Amino acid sequence: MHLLSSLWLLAATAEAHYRFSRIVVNGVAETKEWTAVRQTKNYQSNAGVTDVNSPDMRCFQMRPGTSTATIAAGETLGFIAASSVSHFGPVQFYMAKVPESADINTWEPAGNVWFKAAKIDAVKGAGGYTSGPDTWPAYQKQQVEFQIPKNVPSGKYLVRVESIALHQASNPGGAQIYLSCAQINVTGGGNGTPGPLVAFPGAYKSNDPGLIWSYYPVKTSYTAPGPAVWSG
Ligand SMILES: *[C@@H]1O[C@H](CO)[C@@H](O)[C@H](O)[C@H]1NC(C)=O
Ligand SMILES: [Cu+2]
Repeated sequence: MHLLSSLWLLAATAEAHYRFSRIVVNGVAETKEWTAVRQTKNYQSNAGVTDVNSPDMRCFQMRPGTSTATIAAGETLGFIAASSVSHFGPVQFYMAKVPESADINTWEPAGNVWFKAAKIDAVKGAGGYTSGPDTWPAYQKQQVEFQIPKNVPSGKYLVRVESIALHQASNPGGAQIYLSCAQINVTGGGNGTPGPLVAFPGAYKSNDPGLIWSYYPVKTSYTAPGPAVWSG
């Protein structure tokens, strides 16, 4: 019995990875994977990125994009996790404006081009932080979503979804980052100046407190890594 349950746990752990391969625009889900989402290197393994200094932190990209989804500023953009966000941790959404003259399918988002558009961070309960869904609102969800800021200028963007899995992150390098980039065309935007702008790699260090988790003693504070969310 004991051996069996250990084996089951091992299998469950191995299968617990995921990928973000489809988007949902205003409640309408893409039917096919890797349509507006650039296909990632983990499209078969579902494994996360663990080296925050790797260029894989940008889009974890295996091949260029194939199409661009249109969405209005202020509307809701979702990402579907296949098959779910099965590890606890924060989920964050970054956006990078594609230069007018660039081809969105092949543009490489290097340098300080990313601003944080939204995050689904930890919620501190009466007992502090736990490793369960009471603390992590995105945990075990099949879809995570955010609102395109109303004030972003119209135009082409890459939207980078990132789920930071903390279950093995008791030491630097243990966090697993599940990410992908969607290609979108924002219409009806405003005249804001999104920022601060950061680079991937560069925005995170492996010993960032937000990339480390302690089961015991449990953390008394937690903030997801990276810059503040753009205030719009
Ligand atoms: C984005 O939308 C604008 C306004 O509808 C359109 O003119 C432009 O061609 C679109 N660009 C892409 C890349 O879809
Ligand atoms: Cu996993």
